[in-house]
Amino acid sequence: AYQGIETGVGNTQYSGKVDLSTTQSGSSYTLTDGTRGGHKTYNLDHGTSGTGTLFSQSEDTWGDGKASNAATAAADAAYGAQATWDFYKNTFGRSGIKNDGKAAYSRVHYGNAYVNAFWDDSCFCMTYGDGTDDSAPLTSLDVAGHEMSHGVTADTAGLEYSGESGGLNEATSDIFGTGVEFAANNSSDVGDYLIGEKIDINGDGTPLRYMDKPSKDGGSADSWSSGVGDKDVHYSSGVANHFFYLLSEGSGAKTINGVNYDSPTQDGSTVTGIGRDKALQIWYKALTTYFTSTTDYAGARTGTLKAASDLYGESSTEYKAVEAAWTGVGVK
Ligand code: ASN
Ligand code: ZN
Ligand code: CA
Repeated sequence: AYQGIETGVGNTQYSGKVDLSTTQSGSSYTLTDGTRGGHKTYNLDHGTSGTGTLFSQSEDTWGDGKASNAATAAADAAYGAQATWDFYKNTFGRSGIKNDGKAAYSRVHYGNAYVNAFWDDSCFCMTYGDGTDDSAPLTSLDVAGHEMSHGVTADTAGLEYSGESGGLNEATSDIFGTGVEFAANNSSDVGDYLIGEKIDINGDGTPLRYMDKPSKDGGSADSWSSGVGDKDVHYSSGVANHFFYLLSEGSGAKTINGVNYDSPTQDGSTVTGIGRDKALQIWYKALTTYFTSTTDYAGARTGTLKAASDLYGESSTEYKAVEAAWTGVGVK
């Protein structure tokens, strides 16, 4: 039967109406992205193992923007995989999570009212729960980019998921998840320095994490201290998330895409940002060149300085901004 690459329509829950790369197979369409390594999106239909079934239907329009339609979360997940692939390709020239041109796959509707999403290196796949009351799937763009970035970290630095290296691992996912969101430049899903602002995980409309001032979540560290590695990795990540915000945007108050930020430094020093694009290049180069499985915050300072030196030179504004941003979060 006829097989071909098509452009379908996704009516997502979080990112509005988007183009989805699909595959026509005879008289039906599947959520298979033949333009990005063959990424497929599967329906676990509340199961917790295996791949479930590949999303397949007679029309090339997926979901209706509501969680009650099983294809809606699939549209968000497929869009997240596309946007993450495009971000790594366009920003860093990286072709897929392992830079081998091959896609991962995604599974939606994991379990019942499961309030998490996760990357699993052993299946090389992405999995999304449906959230509270099965009504707020964890398929927002920053979450998708966060989770798939765990695959990139595993394939590169391999940062161990505990202690300070674990915080750096988590922050890497927040940093690149945020990069995905800004790069997608979707009018119904503008970029911000918040994580999980769409999935209402706290039930009161607040985001899961804040990069300008991580302690706003009630648990994350704004700056380094000797015990920071004892915190959960989603809290020790605050130091590097804050570093990334300061390096990108600088200290103090600022409004970006309608969101207000106010980023203090630990010692009252002033940091002048170099912009997110350069900050992303520095983090990626450090991750893929200088970070190892045991890199801690002191090592992250050294590694990002080496990366800044490689990219911009040791007497550059960018190099000095990396120093200033780490100093601003207490990593000296
Ligand atoms: N969603 C979580 C994360 O990616 C899952 C986990 O705790 N690893 O951080
Ligand atoms: Zn994570
Ligand atoms: Ca966000």
